[in-house]
Amino acid sequence: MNRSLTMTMKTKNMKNEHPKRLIAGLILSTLLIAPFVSIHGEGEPKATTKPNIVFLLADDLRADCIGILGHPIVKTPNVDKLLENGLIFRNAYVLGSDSAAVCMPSRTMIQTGMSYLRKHPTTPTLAQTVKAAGYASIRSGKGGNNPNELDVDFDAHIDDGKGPETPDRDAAFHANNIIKFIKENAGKKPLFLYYAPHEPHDPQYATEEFYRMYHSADIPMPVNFLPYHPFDNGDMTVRDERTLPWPRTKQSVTGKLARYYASTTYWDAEVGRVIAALKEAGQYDNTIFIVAGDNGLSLGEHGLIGKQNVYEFGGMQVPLVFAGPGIKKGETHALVYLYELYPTLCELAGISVPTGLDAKSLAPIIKGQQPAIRDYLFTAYKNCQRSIRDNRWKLIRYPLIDKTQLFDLQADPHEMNDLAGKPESAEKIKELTALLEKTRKEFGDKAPLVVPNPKPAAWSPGKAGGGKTDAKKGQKPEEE
Ligand SMILES: [Ca+2]
Repeated sequence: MNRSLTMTMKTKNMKNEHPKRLIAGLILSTLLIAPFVSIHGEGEPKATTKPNIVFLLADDLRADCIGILGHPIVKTPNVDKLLENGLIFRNAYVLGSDSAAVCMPSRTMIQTGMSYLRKHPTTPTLAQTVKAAGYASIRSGKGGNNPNELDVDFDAHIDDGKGPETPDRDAAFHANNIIKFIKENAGKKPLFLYYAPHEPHDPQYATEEFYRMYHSADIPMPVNFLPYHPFDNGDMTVRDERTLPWPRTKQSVTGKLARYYASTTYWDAEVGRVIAALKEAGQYDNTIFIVAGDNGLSLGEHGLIGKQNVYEFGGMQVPLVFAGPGIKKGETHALVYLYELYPTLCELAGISVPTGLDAKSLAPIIKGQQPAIRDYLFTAYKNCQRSIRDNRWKLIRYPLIDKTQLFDLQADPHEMNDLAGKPESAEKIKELTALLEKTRKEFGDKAPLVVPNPKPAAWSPGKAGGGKTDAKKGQKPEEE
């Protein structure tokens, strides 16, 4: 609560500062342009050639759930085509979350480029930065669990729609807003389009034609499926986990996967409409595209059905792909955070990057100047889960139950073989625990890795039940 209040105040303060900066910028621009204006005798400087930036942020889209990323089932033809010459980041993550609604800190970090574990910074938001750089900007997307007060500096910001023609929060409503904005602004200024609909977040909305495309009988189970998570990770019966009953079964998990894929394909079709509008407006070629998810989602792995965990392909890992002029086709396993897209897109578009951000630009990787920007990567969930990984090893710490897991991700990418109990692991655990302790402080993390009276690791769903949220398909769910 306090942080959100602080954010609003800071935003207001920054807005007050902006006119001064704009005036200073205008004077500087006029001085720079003046000689050309007099030589050519033109009253107006030429329109900028800055690229458009199109940020396509799906909600709860898993890191593997796009066709071109190699997914065996889901169909995303429009996004596949868009990204066919793109650069895929295979190891992109959300830093973490202090709440079960992982969307909120994730979307805040996208706007600030700062760790959610710190006090809110005084650096400009992404919206302010693109506006000051002369972009015509719009964000149209889900309003719940989004830092709406940080969106006010976009020229247009539209949250959930409730029109009679379009169901609440569906991808079509937001695509319509973006398309209208393209038509009104194309050619006048470079465009910054932030399209962030609610799909494929539960209740996995889609229209019927998309539900008909997927049948649970054809969908394989995750290799690391379990009916129950084997110990209490600190948030076992949180809302998302209750969207399916316990024990998890083949029937319930594949049913959920079928709806999830349908909702993803529906999202892809609406992305296709946005792309078509860009092409029609002659704005497709000079555009940097970023496709990402705001957080990941477990769908049966380890007995989990939510985003409140730090496993690979769990809550924190996200898809992240860049495509457009100057971006070479390929893929990288560099360890990166999603919020790094803020300084990255600035650098790719020739916008000066604000100083003081925690996020690091990925441009050196994208331009082939260096293979990586981080040697290891830290993730966190509330005060109950912490992880650190490098290119091979991953340690997860659960302070509240005094438990540590160790995985060799090269040999065991699905984290099925916990090596923490083995005597030969002691040295590696010591090394990674020290690294975790050091790294978490760098990001402003104050929660301890060891607590005085740890709880038992055993748990049971008890009266939590489960399966209730999905029964309300098509209705507005209580958000997390
Ligand atoms: Ca989300």
